[in-house]
Amino acid sequence: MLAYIGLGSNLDNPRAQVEQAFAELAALSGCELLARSPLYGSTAIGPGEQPDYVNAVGLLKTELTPLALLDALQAIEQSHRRVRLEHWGPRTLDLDILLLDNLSIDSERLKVPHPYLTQRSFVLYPLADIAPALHLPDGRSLQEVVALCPRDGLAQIE
Ligand code: A4P
Ligand code: MG
Repeated sequence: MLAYIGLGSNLDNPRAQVEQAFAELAALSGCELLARSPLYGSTAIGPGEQPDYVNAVGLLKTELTPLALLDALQAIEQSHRRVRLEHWGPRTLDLDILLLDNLSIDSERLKVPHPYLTQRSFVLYPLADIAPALHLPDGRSLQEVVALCPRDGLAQIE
């Protein structure tokens, strides 16, 4: 199965958090990291004043089931959270499953495609960097969806 993973961080050296997370994804058993996008800086979407995010997207080839993959990603998030708890800060790493092959999943723990996939420039642009010819399970091309989504302050940082 091919899995596109969205990575995001806006605390505790976000760039290092995302780099570390890529290394942890690459080291997951039953998984191979086939591609990673450049890192992007993005304006935080959400309540209150927040620092900018660093976002990126990775492509994993995995033998895990969808829920086992979610478990593995949450374990990685948890390990970053542990560092955060020592500093009494909020969470530092978000790993989202964006797409799994051409599957549509709508269960309590897992929704694929990720519900906000098509609205978020910080997901769509890095996704298009590594998968320009991709089509979504609903048949739309990624390029078509990207064209409808303004960059909104998104900027490549490397
Ligand atoms: N879950 C369901 N579907 C999925 C999926 N496809 N991938 C469930 C991952 N998890 C999925 O997630 C809450 C629950 O979603 C999980 O337990 C899982 O069973 P979470 O990551 O613990 O909570 P969250 O991140 O606070 O909520 P949510 O709804 O996942 O938020 P998002 O959509 O991840 O947004 N602004 C910028 N610029 N860049 C960002 O990366 N990220 C967020 C978080 C907000 N604003 C941002 C960014
Ligand atoms: Mg999330």
